[in-house]
Amino acid sequence: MATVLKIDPVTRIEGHLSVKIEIDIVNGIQQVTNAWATGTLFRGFEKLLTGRDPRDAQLITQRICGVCPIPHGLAAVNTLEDAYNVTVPDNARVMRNLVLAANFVQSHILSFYHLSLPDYVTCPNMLPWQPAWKGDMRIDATKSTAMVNNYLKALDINRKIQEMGAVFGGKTPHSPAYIPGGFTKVPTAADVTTARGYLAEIVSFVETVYIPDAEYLATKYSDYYAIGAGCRNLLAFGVFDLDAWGNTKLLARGMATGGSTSVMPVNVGSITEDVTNAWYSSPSGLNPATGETVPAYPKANAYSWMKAPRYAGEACETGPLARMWVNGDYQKGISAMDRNLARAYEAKKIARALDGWLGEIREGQPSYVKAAAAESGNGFGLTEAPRGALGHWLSITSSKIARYQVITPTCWNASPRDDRGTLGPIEQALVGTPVKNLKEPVEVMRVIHSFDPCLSCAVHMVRPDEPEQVLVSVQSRT
Ligand code: NFE
Repeated sequence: MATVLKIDPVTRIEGHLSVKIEIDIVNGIQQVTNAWATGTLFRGFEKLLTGRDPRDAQLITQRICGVCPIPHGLAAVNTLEDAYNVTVPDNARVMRNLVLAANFVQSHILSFYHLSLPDYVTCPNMLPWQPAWKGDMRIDATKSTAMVNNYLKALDINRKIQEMGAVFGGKTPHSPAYIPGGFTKVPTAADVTTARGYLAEIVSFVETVYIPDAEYLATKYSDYYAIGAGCRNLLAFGVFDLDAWGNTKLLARGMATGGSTSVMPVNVGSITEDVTNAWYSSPSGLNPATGETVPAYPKANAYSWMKAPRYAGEACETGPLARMWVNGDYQKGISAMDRNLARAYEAKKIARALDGWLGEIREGQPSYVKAAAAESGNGFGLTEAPRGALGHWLSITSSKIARYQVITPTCWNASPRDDRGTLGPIEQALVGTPVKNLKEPVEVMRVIHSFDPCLSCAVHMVRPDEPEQVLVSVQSRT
């Protein structure tokens, strides 16, 4: 008989995720046979934006999350610039890239060292690492100590990356500098020198510490190349514009289905959000341009505050692996370990690009063009956050926000079943995951953490307890 196991909360992620899994013995191996991912908070940001001045959107949507505010600021100004029909000066494009790149690199370092590493390495017998699960740790004491030292070093490096981003962004994590029409910062040669002062150490850390640690982990846990594949549909909206119109990007826009290396263009009209299994009463299957967010709790068969975004009806994984795959930078495989490695290699690619963008800053040139606010209109902005594809959609009526919809990366990755019953990407990735010890299902945590989920981005309001037929309930540690 299958054992039902609930991990609630899943720790070492941002926000509140609960995962229920069924575990059974298949072909002699104890493994996950079914999974349900639950976002336990309601995100009301779409509701509270309605009726406000559209130019508030970049400041308000950045408060969706403290880990990836910059992408929300960028998506919001891109959305407004689409509605206002504005193209920004080159200095603005470059500074937007610089601050966003800083956000990506620190987030990837955070994901590896602070959120994932304790799944693989025995950490010191003290707070904040204990209590922790002890099983299946394959790295010897000397190497474990070295990696934990790098965990600490990563905290210092991440502070420096945030400071580098603040040179142009004004402050981090939430930057007020992204405005429709450009960027508030007027850059100087001294700013470029200051940022370069940070950059050498950051690039060195990524190349000589983070990448070797990620690769070492992959050699010790190579079985995870065969665990956690998921839906194998990879979606990227693309990011880091290399020209004024965003026609070329450091990481391209595209979609690859079924693990294929051939990449297709993205059609925004093919994006829908199903809500049959989510706590919403709004119609299911709407495109976000006409999307609605009407909470309905309780609701029969629903189990998450996350909607189920789908592309042409298909569940899609987003994130570093999807971006690197679509861009042709990493196409080795799709699995929990491939996700970890693609994230590390992407951090290196982005960190290296920073120096070029610093060289493109033009002192004395404008960073802003006046964007005439439209009384009515529609717009959308597609970009990437560290965790994957991010989209904002806006309708303006009488100079106010009439409709605002946000689809975050984690909403794609941690979505519940859709109207056809297809599991979300994390749910699919969990099915087939071997579990040795029902009391310490660390294998499940490794698969979940490979997606680096952020439920703060995906959903926001506490769910009252519900009765469950749960035979084993586990609180994941640290
Ligand atoms: Ni709260 Fe976020 C990123 C966005 S994840 S971290 O990256 O958007 O859904």
